[in-house]
Amino acid sequence: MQEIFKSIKRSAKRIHKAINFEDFGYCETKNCSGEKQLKLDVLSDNIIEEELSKVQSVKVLASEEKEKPIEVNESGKYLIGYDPLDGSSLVDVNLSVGSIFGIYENSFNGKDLVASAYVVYGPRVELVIASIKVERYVLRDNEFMFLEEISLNEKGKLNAPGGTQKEWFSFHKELIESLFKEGYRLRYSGGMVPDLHQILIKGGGLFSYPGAKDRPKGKLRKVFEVFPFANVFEKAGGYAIDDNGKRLLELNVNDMHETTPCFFGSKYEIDRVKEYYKEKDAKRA
Ligand code: P6P
Repeated sequence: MQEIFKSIKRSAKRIHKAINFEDFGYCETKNCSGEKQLKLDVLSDNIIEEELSKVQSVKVLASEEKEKPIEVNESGKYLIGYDPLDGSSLVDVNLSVGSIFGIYENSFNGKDLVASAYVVYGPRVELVIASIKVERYVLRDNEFMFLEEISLNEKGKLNAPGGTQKEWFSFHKELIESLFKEGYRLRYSGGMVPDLHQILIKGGGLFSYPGAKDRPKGKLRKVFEVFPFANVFEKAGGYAIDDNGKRLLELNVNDMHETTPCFFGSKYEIDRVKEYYKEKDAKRA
């Protein structure tokens, strides 16, 4: 597994350079979620594929930017699902973006995720690895230096509500408003990686990307985004559930690009989600 983390570090350094020195334009192509691809999306994907393919223990690579997984080493053990540059459209307004990695054995189902990592490209480049614990690193003099272990408090102060508010179901709107009435601060940039990183570093809160009238299954992808962060939050002492109150890491996947409503947070906030989502189907009717 250490060779995989070294490969992720090499990829992060190269992508950081690409963000700062490459063209910001769009390609002619779209990814299989129908989203226009930035040249940076494709370049970041190529960098990660090149670096991870060199690791003998990696058997399969599945990228959010590609329709199907590719086998890179027949004798490998691990399957890696990754989002090479999440929130890439934020680059041209100079906001933070990130890369997300899920490391799986046997399948891409949540229960088979064995470790995860993400990189934040912001004022500093930071790497978080969730294997046994959750470890935070910062890029200094071209090396990732260990900073601290990350752990969440029982209750936080930040509220990161995703999605289109006019499409929210009433019970979700009531949940979000109840936290603001308690004094939670709005912290939402539209980039999943920096938004979740902020909650992790500040000790807690709630990040939600719900199912809504326009997107009943939400927007965030299980394999490339949701399962990796669910692992980070649980290893940091937090919780990660879907709109049925089920652990996200207990969900299976049928299609590589399928999405799920998702809630990440400290115990207090996730208990609030379960409270407001109780009998949601009856409330939706
Ligand atoms: P919305 C970025 O496009 C992304 O996939 C995540 O990084 C982010 O959390 C979400 O979409 C933002 O979506 O609908 O709130 O703009």
